[in-house]
Amino acid sequence: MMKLFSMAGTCALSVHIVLEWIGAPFEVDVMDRGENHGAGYLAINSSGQVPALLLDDGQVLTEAAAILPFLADSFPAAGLASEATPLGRYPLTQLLSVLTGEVHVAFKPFFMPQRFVTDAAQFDAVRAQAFVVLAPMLAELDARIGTSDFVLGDRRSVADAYLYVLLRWVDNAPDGIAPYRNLARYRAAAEEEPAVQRALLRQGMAPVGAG
Ligand SMILES: N[C@@H](CCC(=O)N[C@@H](CS)C(=O)NCC(=O)O)C(=O)O
Repeated sequence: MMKLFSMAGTCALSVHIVLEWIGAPFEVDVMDRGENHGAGYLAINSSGQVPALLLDDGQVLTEAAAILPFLADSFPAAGLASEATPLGRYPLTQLLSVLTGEVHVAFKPFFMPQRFVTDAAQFDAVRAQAFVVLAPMLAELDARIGTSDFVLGDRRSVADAYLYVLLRWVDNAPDGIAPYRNLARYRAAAEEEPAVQRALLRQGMAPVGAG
């Protein structure tokens, strides 16, 4: 049985949601903060980051942008598989790169200012700057979503699970998610889904509501 390593509140929730969509049996280890830097987990993922997905044969997969398409393609019956052609795969790869490599990374100064400056007096400024950097990215995503229920094309993809997780964090912005009306609607709709609700419950997390 696959085993997901996660921590509540993190981007690993996206993999959990996709596992729920797929419906294959899996275990989830929702670690406490700090446990991810212990020897046990570092032997699984030397970066100490989540998500990590342990497969039946002992292989460990890391990086959400790699795990999510792997799951989609491994369980095609779930209807999440990406296109077979190189160009057909491009939109998902491109979008996951933006979400994991640009948008997620732009949140890091907010969550971990100590990794960017050593002077604690500057932490608040660093945190605030995160949302200055994020604002145009969120505006672009808001325009992209428009009235759609999906971030990619006209059907659900693994990118929807990941975007939902990122949008939970937008409540930390000075004006919350309110300036991004399409994203607020999209996020609230995601929380109506039983799979999302199951994943939240198992991670010990609550829905964030309309913001
Ligand atoms: N590039 C990685 C980033 C993973 C990541 O940043 N995980 C965070 C949680 S969202 C984490 O494990 N943070 C704990 C730490 O760095 O100590 C991915 O996309 O999977």
